Amino acid sequence: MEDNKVDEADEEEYCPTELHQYQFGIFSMWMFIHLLLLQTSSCAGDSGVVNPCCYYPCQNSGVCVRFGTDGYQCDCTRTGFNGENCTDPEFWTRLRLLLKPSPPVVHSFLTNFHWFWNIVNNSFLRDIIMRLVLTVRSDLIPSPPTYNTKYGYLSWESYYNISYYTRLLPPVPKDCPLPMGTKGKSVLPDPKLLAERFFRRKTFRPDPQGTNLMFAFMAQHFTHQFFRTNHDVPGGFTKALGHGVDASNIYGDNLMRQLQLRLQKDGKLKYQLVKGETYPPTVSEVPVHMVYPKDFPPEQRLAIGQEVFGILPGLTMYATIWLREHNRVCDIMKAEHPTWDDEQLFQTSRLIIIGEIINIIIEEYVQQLSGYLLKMKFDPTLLFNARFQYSNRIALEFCQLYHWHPLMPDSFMVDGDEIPYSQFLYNTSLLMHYGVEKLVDAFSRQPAGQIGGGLNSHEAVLKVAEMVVRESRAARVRPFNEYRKKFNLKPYTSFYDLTGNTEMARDLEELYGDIDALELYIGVLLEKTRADGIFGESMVEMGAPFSLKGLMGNPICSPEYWKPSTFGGETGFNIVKKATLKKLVCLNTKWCPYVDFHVPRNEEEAKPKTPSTEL
Ligand code: ISF
Repeated sequence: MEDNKVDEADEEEYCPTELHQYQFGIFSMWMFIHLLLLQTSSCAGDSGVVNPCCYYPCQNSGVCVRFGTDGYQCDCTRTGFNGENCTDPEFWTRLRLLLKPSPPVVHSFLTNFHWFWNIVNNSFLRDIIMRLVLTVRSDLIPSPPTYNTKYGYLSWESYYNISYYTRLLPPVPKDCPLPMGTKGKSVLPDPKLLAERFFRRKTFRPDPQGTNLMFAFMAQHFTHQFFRTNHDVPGGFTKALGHGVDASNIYGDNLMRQLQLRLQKDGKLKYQLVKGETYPPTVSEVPVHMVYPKDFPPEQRLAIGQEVFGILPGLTMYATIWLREHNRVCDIMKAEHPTWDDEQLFQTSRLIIIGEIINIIIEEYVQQLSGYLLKMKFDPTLLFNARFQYSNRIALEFCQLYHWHPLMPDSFMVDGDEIPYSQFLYNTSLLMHYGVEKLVDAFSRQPAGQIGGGLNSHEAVLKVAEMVVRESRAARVRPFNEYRKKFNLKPYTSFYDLTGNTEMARDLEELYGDIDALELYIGVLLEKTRADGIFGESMVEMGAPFSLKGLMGNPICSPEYWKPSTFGGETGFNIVKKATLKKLVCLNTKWCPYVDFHVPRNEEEAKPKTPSTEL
């Protein structure tokens, strides 16, 4: 405990703009004391010497390399900092840090001053600011990718083997004396206890930004194309080798599955007709592997690109919408290109679908999530004169952060019926019973839960939080505060500083012992939320770079691909450029329901829609 006090005193003075003053003297003394204390500890490596990189001595993205047994060097190359621990800023770095506004200032600017954003959104300034958002965020993501769960140093294997998720920070070295490095307790808190104490919902807290279930299911449907952790083997492996927006959740993630799902005619996907409407086929007709409960009859198992999407009607609903959209696009392509074979129609339509996904995610989904008054713009040409790599590798940390289960409500309200989880999960007949229109309408009206702030996870999803924590330990994910620093955020100095809640802070302190030993996922979810925000600062500052890099790093956004011919001509190109959530739904349904990522904002929107409502 004595040591912890010393640590906290150190860190209290820590501030990004004062990095250069990061008391190197005190820091080395602190390291020395710790080395003395820990060298005698039984946890230290075989040699009895603690790996100095376990102290995370290198600041500002400097790379720690161990030399000899107890030595280390920080490689500060191109960090903009110098000195033993990369703490002395170069002149331009100092100036940049001095001028750079802090995230809360930027956020408050982006969410206030309507008059200002009205001007920006209707002028050339929109492009300039959008380009700035994209480049500033993407610059935080190393490209080509660097580490993975096996390799905490650069290696050809970690670059080349795409079966791994990449990592922004290397794992906690295996020979560290404590699970999180050199701070905190020797045993991390029980994941079940963490879930019960900090995540279990007391009463449903709706997201103050007005996010709805249409958004929540889009989040799940969208992310499950690139988050497919391979649980058969430990080590941070993924089954999603596309590493981004490849629409594998629609088309399957391997050629065998894709060919099964395809009609092999006119580029289309197989489907079944129920009451004259198109739905995904069943596994009786399309024998692909789908995850369903044992004894679930084959004629009720829907066959979808992503094998887990049978679990929720919200996901089968999106699968149906995208299936109809793909086939609709195929018809348009075929009409313009009657000579094209099935293959070309399929491949071109797939690129159009990928373009539509990216457009809707940036212009509507990210818009809703960010709460910004800047009108998001999907325009790949914004980056054509910028330094930007068109490639992407999904990171394990991104996967950790993107577990947004607090979005899930207590039960589902559809067409006046209240459906509990027990009747919702794996219920494929709900979709055909209500039809896409009524489900979209219902999900667009029902509020989703606030993601951040804790105590908002429904019992049905509580196990997920537990699993995320177990996975992060198996993968030796570094402490939350190390990620704060990596994303240019000030590390938190106490649990109260993080949560703004005395009771939660006390419990966390008791369980972790040291704020610098707090785990990434727990920190990001329990961080105090922004005023009327869906989550805290860290989720956006850490997640947005991965997200935007993944969206814009897609090959279709590159100068070589971003042209009409790629999408079968101007018609296809325009489908991509003008895609909206509303069109996606309403061009594929009999009547147009209320459709948005936000619950109704006014009485007009709140009015019930009927089958007669026109587009
Ligand atoms: S995904 C995500 C944020 C956190 C996760 I996990 C986004 O998709 C996101 C992307 C961009 C922005 C907000 C959220 C905005 C534009 C920003 O960059 O600040």
